[in-house]
Amino acid sequence: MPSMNLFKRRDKSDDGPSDDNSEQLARAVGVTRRSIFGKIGSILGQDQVTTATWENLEEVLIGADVGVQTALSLVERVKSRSPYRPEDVRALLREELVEILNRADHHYDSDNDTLEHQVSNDVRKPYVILVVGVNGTGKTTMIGRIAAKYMRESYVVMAAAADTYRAAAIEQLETWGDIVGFDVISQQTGADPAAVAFDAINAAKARDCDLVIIDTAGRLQNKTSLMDELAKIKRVINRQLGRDLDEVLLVLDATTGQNGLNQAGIFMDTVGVTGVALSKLDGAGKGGIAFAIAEQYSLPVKFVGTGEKPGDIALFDPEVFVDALLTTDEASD
Ligand SMILES: Nc1nc2c(ncn2[C@@H]2O[C@H](COP(=O)(O)OP(=O)(O)OP(=O)(O)O)[C@@H](O)[C@H]2O)c(=O)[nH]1
Ligand SMILES: [Mg+2]
Repeated sequence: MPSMNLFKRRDKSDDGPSDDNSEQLARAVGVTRRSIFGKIGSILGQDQVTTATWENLEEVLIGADVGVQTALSLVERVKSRSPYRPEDVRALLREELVEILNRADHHYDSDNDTLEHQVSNDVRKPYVILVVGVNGTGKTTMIGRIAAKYMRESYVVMAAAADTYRAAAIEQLETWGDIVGFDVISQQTGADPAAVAFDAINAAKARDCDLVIIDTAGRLQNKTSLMDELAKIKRVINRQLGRDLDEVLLVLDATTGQNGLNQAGIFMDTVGVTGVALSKLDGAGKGGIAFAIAEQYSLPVKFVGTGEKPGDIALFDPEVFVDALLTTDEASD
């Protein structure tokens, strides 16, 4: 098994994320930077720090979907450190933004929690990710891309089509499986999703699989039945594993901004979300949502979706993300 650090940011002492990953992440936040965060450049391009500097910063951050409360307290923290020059404001802003993202990354505070460690030491094999989220946010596409990423790194990956609500949902995952080359465990439309998940865990154990990713429905007759169903799927998986599954990944569509965020609370209460995958960041002017997720829900962003192709995925890295946002366009494009 190659040596790498998957579900946790690399420590500062490490080499940092791979250049490819950093580039992809930086490219993905380009839309956000050009539309909103880039204005920070002109605000801090002034000679002096004035009252207007703080007001304009607040406005830009709120406009980028960082969230009103988060934006105000963030600017207040920077201000309280009495930066003298605009460059000092930028440096402090960077520090505070990275800090917000790092603080949320507490679910995996031990290296022993990473997929790499768990799988290579046979502690938690298969590593199981349950993917949840409102319909259309990008769950199935995210699964295809996560699978592609880990298969490139020589992991044995399998997926389960536990969105049995629509025939097209099963076919969509199977198509990803065909293209990328991973097995998909499925049953017919209308089957009990928990039964599909049950089959998948058993198949993964039998085939010595490293990573199992479970797709789920985003919409049922009503929200209560969806949440009940997700809770049941999780219970069945945990019972079959004889332990808690490893990750409940909430897929949020970055283009929906703060609205999408309201969904997080419901999923957290029902299925105990452990991390977020931010999809459609390539088309979002509002990547500031990552800070709102971290500050309001204390949830780390794990992956970002940067397009619809198998390679369009990046591991999230707070420093790379913040630096990409604060880069002025003249310097990067
Ligand atoms: N540009 C872009 N499009 C994306 C991204 N992720 C998903 N999409 C598109 O968004 C649409 C919905 O994606 P799905 O993966 O089907 O979403 P889902 O959450 O599985 O939807 P349901 O199964 O209906 O709940 C598709 O057309 C995807 O191609 C992304 O990162 N960037
Ligand atoms: Mg789907």
